Amino acid sequence: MAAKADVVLIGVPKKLVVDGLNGPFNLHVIPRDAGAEAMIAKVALNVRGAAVTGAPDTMKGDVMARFPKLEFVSSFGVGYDNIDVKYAAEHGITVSNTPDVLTEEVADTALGLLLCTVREFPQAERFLRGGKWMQGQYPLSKATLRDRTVGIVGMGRIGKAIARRLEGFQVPVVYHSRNPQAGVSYRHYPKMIDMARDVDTLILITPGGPSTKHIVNAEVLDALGPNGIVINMSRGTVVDDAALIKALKERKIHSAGLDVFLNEPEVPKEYLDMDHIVLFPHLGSSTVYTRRKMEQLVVDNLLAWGAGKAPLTPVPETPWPPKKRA
Ligand code: 8YV
Repeated sequence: MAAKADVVLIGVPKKLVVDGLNGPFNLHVIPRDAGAEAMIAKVALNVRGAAVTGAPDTMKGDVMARFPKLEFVSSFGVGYDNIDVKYAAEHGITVSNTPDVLTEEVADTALGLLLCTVREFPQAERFLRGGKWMQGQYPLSKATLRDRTVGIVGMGRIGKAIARRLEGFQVPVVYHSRNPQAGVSYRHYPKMIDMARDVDTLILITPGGPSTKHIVNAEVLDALGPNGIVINMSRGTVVDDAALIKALKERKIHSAGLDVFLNEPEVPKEYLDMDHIVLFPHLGSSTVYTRRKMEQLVVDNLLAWGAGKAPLTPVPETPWPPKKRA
């Protein structure tokens, strides 16, 4: 029988992941404190696999370089901007993520955040709990979904699930992505700015990373106009925070609903100080049901690789089988 492969776990040691990997592998859970360095130094030369249980924990090139025999990285989450896939591709390392199992959950959250933002539900609840109802009705919300057109930025699996829900709400949908999606009938805008001029609502569900950095900038917010609403379900990097804060403060757009932030869990004070926006603590996929499926997929990808089979969900940048190590 082949010897068990050495695998490191970087990030929060989620129970399902630890239980699933302990046994099939020699699992080394890297401590999340000053002890990390000593543990890495001890095991680095033998490590062939890694589980990364989600941002903010990362696997950048300098970390991968510490493990000269590394072959496989199983990452938690559909987004993998916390993993250096370019370095991985260049060094024959395959990376997997956890798509599909969270699609419907994240789409649900996007609609929840949209409704909360448009109809001010969190503010209205604060009003009731603050005992203000006795003095009069909560003011009518100025925004409604009834006259809106939503521009989805990113028409991947989750973008499509959001669009399907919006159809149910009878809200027209268009989208922006680098290339038009096959089989999608919504109008495609090759340029973000052109779409921003034609819609009043943006839902961001595009991958993070350098290619989408600050695609929502001052110009786009200006084009969105005074009824504008920005919903960010993607990554904090996608939005130019300074521009968004300015547009919101000066009421150049109506509101925003943000589930993700640049340096989360830190949230800029300017956002916290504004009562006319809605802020979620990165809730997209966070139900017990969906997180278990994501954790199991992290394990199943490693088990498949460990058995010499194709991993279930390799990312496109590092297809299986890997190219020879550089
Ligand atoms: C997770 C996410 O909350 O899958 C993603 O890309 O953003 C969320 O589902 C996140 O990965 C946790 O680190």
